[in-house]
Amino acid sequence: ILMWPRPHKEWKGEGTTAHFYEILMGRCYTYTQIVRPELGHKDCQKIGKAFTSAFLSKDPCSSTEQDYEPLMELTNQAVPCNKTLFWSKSSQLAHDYTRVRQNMFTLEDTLLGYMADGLRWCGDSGSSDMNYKSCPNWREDCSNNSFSVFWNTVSKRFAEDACGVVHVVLNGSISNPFDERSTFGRVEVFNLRPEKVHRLQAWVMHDIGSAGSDSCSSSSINVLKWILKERSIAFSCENNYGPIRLLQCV
Ligand code: 2NF
Repeated sequence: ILMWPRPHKEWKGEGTTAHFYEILMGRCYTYTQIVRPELGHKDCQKIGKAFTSAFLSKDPCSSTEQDYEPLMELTNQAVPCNKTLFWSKSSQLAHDYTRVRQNMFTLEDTLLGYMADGLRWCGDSGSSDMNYKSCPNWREDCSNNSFSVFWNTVSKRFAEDACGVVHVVLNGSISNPFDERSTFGRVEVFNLRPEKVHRLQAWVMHDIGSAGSDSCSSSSINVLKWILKERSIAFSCENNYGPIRLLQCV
């Protein structure tokens, strides 16, 4: 009897990025050989296999932190104290800043974040292939999808590892610069370790040309202030931090 491959299930989100595995591997070698050779040896072959094993042949809506555990173990990376930079709704600006300040790290300046940034991926329980046609959309299909669970897991570790004074770039041109539903608001803030994080420094940036307002005293930032107070982590906030302001002008 001829058995046709069973088609993948259809989802509302975009499918796996074309050439996902090749891009992942290329980025792993680029990061470890060229961007941060001081990181020391990392086995990109093993890392690539652990990445795909986390989601291939599995239901993309039942992904768990444990699925990514082997990958996490192969990619641990120390970020020096005082050098962690979180961001929320300010991706471009935060990354422009770490390009200039090479000793500060966003998650995407660490190996695993660098490899996965901007890619999409999912598998299917009925197939050993990636699904290039569609993947679950986290709002419309399921929140525990392989892609969201990955970012929640790596963001959690990134926050747990942070120490000293940690920083966040927030977007002061939207009504809720601190969004409790964002990864920063749901995951990162709650996984900072009070015993080693001395303070969270927020830089709230307004778009050039927008009417200047004091976002640091807005109700949205107050929520962040109170969460940190409850968690015994000091907080300070600055509107339009100069060194980042300069980057908005170019
Ligand atoms: O793609 C990334 N590089 C990424 C994704 C999610 C989280 C990075 N992060 C980490 C970074 F380290 C930042 O510190 O979390 C922080 C930024 O996440 P955020 O949710 O606070 O910031 P947003 O600007 O709201 O979102 C960033 C991107 O992630 C997507 C969102 O659509 C945007 O493209 N995103 C956020 N939450 C989810 C989710 N649960 C999500 N995509 C899928 N599932």
